[in-house]
Amino acid sequence: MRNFRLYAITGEQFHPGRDLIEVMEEAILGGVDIIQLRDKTSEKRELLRKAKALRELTLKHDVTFIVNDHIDVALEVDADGIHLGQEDLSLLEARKIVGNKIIGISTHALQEALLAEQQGADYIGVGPVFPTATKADVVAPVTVSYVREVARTIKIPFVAIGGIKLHNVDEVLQAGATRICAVSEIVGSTDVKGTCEAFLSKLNRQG
Ligand code: TZP
Ligand code: MG
Repeated sequence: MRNFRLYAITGEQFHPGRDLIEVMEEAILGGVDIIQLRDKTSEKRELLRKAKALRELTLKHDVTFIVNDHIDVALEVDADGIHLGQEDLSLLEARKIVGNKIIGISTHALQEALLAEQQGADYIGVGPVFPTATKADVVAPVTVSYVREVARTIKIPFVAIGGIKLHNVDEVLQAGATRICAVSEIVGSTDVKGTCEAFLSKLNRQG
């Protein structure tokens, strides 16, 4: 998969009254490399409508598009990939269905990271690094020590996620992360583009 640094996930609850596509376009203009549609509440039909609109947007800007959880939706709109958690369809099952599309796997411990790598994940999520209210039933924060462990051990791309803000991202970068994912800090910002630019300038400073 293409190199990436800044990964934004949708979170419509953080921008009431603002249109999803408008907010995500601002994030793209701010420099995000990947957009993930994550929506735990919409019915399938509504989800498909959002996925189609985001597919159109990401194609227009040449940005990677990932769908969380819903392989059928990802296939239907020809997304670039899917993202799965530890409780979702297994990576091996998913691979049979999506062929060479990108598969990202959430991990919370080195064992999970190693297994995902061994089974052919294209990238892994590493988190939640810090406490977050964005995800329901989230596991306890893995802290930057897990980021450090993954940076030392894992060869495939990994992206740090969970409670990452402009004010604490330096700590994550110092632990060895070179890719960052954020939800509330980006889409809940009054200046989405500026927030992405600020993340990127920190990421670029780091190397
Ligand atoms: N997976 C692990 S933490 C998380 C997800 C989807 C939510 C991150 O959201 P935020 O607002 O950046 O803490
Ligand atoms: Mg999931």
